Amino acid sequence: MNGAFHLLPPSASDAAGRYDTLMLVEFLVTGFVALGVAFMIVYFSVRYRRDSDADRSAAPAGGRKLEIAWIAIPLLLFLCAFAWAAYDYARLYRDPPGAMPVFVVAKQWMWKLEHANGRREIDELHLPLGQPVKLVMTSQDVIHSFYVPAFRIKQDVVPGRYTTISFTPTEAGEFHLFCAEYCGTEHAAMRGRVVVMRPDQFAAWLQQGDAREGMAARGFALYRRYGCSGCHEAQSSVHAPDLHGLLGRTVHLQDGRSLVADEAYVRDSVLLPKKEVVAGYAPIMPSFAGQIAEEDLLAIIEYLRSTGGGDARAGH
Ligand SMILES: [Cu+2]
Repeated sequence: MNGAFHLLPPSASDAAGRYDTLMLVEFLVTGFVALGVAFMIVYFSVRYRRDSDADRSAAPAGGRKLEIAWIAIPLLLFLCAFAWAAYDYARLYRDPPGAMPVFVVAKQWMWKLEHANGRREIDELHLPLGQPVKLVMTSQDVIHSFYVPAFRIKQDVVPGRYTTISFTPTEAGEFHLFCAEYCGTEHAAMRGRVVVMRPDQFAAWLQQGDAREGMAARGFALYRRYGCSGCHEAQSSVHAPDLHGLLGRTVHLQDGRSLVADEAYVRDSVLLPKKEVVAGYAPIMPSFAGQIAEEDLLAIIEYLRSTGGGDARAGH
């Protein structure tokens, strides 16, 4: 930030640190090999040029061990790089314990963000330093791509489903937010900024702005307004699964599969209720496709999260 030449954008998340290390190691290994090959080409070109007095009398006719070595060693190196990269990649999609969810709805041409307490922002994302964050993202229209170079994260944001990505900001400051889906006229204009603040500053920021009810409270109101409570409450006469503490719970399905309920499962159950029918229940749930806004669905999920369960966090 001091005007000096930087090869890389600032490294401001745990993911950035991991990727930079991996990239540096790959660069050094491939650079070492490339330099070695270049050196040998020059050396042999000079040593065995025409008219040189190099001894050509006992040219080697084979070299099984050498051949095995130049196949096995690079294979091993590439497999190591693959395993390392796959491990780092998988960490982006595993929620760290206590991760703070932030909800992202992309549309042509802006980012709409909402925090669990109901504070909303547009094209800006405020985050606390050192706190693991999980972004739950979807799109109202076309595919977008949430891209923060300083965090080394880039994740497609897809209509009709949730994508998530987890990371921890490790540096305070302001960082660029881009849409990296350059297939339409204005994606490149979906620029914003991520502001990483000290936790106490963030807590104060979170309380500012329009006084709004929290997402869970709004979700509860929607849960009643859309009639979910009519069937899913314990005292209901309709036989429907109890949703308390659903997130993080293992659900057994009619077709014998079982899954751990996450945001995507809740979303699909509301919009595509025939897709995953819970064992022991009739497929009588109506689809709410086209009737419920993305933000409202996210609020209902936050309400369900607030009722407890494996994925619940203190404070909601
Ligand atoms: Cu976009």
